[in-house]
Amino acid sequence: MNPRERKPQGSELDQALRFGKEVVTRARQFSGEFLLSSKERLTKPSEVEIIDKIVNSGIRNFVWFHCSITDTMQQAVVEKARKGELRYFNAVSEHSLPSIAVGIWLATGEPSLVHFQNSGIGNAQDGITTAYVHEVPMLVMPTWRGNDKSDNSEPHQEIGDMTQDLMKTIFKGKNYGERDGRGFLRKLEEGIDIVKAGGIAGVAISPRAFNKTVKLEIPPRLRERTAESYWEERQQLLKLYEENASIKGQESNPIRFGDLVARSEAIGAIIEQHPNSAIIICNGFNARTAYWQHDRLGNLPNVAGMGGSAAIGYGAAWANPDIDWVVIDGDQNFEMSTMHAVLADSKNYPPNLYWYILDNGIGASVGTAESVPLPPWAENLARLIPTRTDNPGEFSDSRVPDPAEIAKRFQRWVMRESRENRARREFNQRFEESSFHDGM
Ligand SMILES: Cc1ncc(C[n+]2csc(CCOP(=O)(O)OP(=O)(O)O)c2C)c(N)n1
Repeated sequence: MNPRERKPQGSELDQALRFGKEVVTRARQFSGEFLLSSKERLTKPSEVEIIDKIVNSGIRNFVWFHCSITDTMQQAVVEKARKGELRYFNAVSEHSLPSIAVGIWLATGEPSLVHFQNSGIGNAQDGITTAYVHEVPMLVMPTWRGNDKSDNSEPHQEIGDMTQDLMKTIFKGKNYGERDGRGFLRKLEEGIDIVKAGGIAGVAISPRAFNKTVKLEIPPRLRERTAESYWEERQQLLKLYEENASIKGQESNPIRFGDLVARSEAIGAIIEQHPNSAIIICNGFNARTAYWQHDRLGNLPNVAGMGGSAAIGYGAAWANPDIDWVVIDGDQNFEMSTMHAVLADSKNYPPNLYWYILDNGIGASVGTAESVPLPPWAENLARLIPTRTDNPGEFSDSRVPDPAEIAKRFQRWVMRESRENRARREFNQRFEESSFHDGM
């Protein structure tokens, strides 16, 4: 045989070279990943480093509910909030957390970190849907209890096994974080990038993702507590609650009709009473009527998240004190809120937030189902307007088109209005202080 014939042809040679290159590249990748994963296994971040990474990325609103995995992180977050390095928002249920973050975004243009235990992921889901509907960027960081068999209490084994699938579904594939916690900072970065691009990302945090370095301590307020100081504090709370009720509750309601009124008339009267406020109108027929009969730039018909409007108002009002915020709920929307306990502590009730309830006694948006009557303390948290019960089939305002566009329009209005209010206030203050003014 002619030896020349055994020499590889040009294409065979190319193929062999390509194969060789491929092997080298794969080997490099593999060793790189191997080294990275070994490094990540050996060097975990601390809880403080995780907080710093989030804050340094520009996310400085921490909307939080608690889990033992992140107990020391919570303490460090509160300490940093005290020093003014970030803002901490607490609530009583995961249900409100994403809506609070929606409010913060609409009021300031700043995204939030929303954190809770994975057991509460279902509680949070309707609020996360609200963020999708209004296109609000958000970093959600559920813990991963039940991440392995050693976490052997229930419901954590059950929820631990569901977490991956729930995260994948809720965050539409933009879910990060490993069950074994490996490479957490890298996963966190990926999530942060999604949020910076305007999206919603979920990053699950497993106990093995980080080291705890902060020593847990009893919060200062509770260190010195005695039974006597406890009851004194309760009395003080009650006093503040009553004082606040007279400013925020029925006693202070400027809108009083002699008779039951139509929903549209009630909404119109509230807008007339608060012409310069940002107004959030709850889901169902109220949002539709507000949009089709009383549209203005400062209105947000919240077509998503039943019971979430007060949480939006709460986040917005604390995050942006330069403008007044009004929430209009139906009676069933008011009842579905999980903000009652938060707002009952009057120190938590933003001075610039007002809550109205249109009470027609039913959930008209879904039929004629009678409501559980409003609890007697509703009068202390909100202003009531008894409205006519719609006849079935009578309602004719169609659905709200393009809620995400309306949310953007609303946010632009809020920013402009608050800037102007701020400028006006600063001008007045300078004027008051000026010698020119003194001499007049
Ligand atoms: C979590 C959730 N549960 C149920 C519904 C269905 N739903 C939409 S509006 C509504 C009733 C709202 O009642 P209310 O706030 O009193 O206002 P109304 O419809 O009477 O004007 C219900 C039950 C929903 N959208 N979300």
